[in-house]
Amino acid sequence: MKKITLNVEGMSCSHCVKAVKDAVAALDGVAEVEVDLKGKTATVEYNAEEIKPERIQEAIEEEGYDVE
Ligand SMILES: [Cu+2]
Repeated sequence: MKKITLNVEGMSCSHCVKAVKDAVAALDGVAEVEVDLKGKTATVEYNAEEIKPERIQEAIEEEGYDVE
């Protein structure tokens, strides 16, 4: 398992947190996702053999948030 922390811009409320969380959790290869609204981060534990971090970033961007 690998762990990355992504900086997510544009989250303003608990709905945003849930949208990001659900989008990432739905990906194959993701074991766990924690989203911090105030810290503007998403910490994701994933299986590097199943998913690339770029795909995780993409899923967040597809929800309408920016990843830096
Ligand atoms: Cu929101």
